[in-house]
Amino acid sequence: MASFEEVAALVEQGKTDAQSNYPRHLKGQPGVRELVRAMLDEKVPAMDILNKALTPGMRSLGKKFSEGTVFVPEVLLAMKAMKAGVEELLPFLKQSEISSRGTFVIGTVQGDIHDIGKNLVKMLLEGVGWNVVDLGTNVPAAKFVEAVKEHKPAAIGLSALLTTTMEAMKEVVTTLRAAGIETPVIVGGAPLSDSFAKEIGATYGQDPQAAIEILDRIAPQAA
Ligand code: B1M
Repeated sequence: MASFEEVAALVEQGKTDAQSNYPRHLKGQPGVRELVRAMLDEKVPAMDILNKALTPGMRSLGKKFSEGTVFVPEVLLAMKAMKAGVEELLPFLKQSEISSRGTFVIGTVQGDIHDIGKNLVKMLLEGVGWNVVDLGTNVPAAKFVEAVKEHKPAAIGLSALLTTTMEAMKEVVTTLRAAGIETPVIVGGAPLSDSFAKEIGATYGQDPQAAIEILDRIAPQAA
């Protein structure tokens, strides 16, 4: 049987299953799906496979993405491999176990339709066990307030790619606080900076890995 480390390495390399041709040097070899299935056959607890193999694989990839040693296509392939493993685990996981990290609400702010970065943040957070409620793009401040009331997230994530829509982030934070909502806000996107985030009362996540680490600090009991 494969070790947790071997499965984590396959997640990182984006080796979904035996049929997938990527990465080329692993062509024809079993992927995450087959190895997870074999572990389940050997009665390895599903939660252990999730926490000791699949999630560490995504975390490690997130760090490399943050360091600039892997890029968007590798993240997408790793997410596909992770999803294959999770699909195998699902029948063995209790619903309460799956959503153990808590909820995170994310959206691209009003006036902005860029969503590639937001979607990466979403995927990586889901990969490490967060239940992510995605409000989409061009999201008005009032919709974040509604979503917080409905989903009671541990934190809210805002994305903006335009210098002109950075202002809408400030409006979201102001609107949330005016509604008496003190939920932490993480902001990210190419034009942002740490000082801008501080100025509007939010925390700066320069990339998905930073968002993961901020959430680890906010909800340490589940990290
Ligand atoms: Co737009 N666009 N665009 N565009 N676009 C930029 C951003 C721009 C820099 C291009 C340029 O002029 N050089 C420029 C902005 C200039 C500025 O404001 N300073 C620009 C412009 C001007 C525009 C339009 C106004 C163009 C026009 O119509 N005249 C228009 C705006 C529409 C609107 O939003 N209202 C527009 C439209 C578009 C497309 C629709 C064509 C397309 C978007 C497709 C889509 O997202 N579905 C697009 C694209 C693709 C880009 C570029 C080329 C790439 C953006 C991207 O996806 N990067 C971009 C130029 C560039 O960056 N080279 C550009 C990859 C992505 C992975 O990075 O989103 O930064 P990023 O996310 C990173 C981090 O920032 C971080 O994690 C991600 C991974 O590291 N991150 C978070 C992001 N959100 C986070 C949230 C977090 C934490 C981290 O916590 C919550």
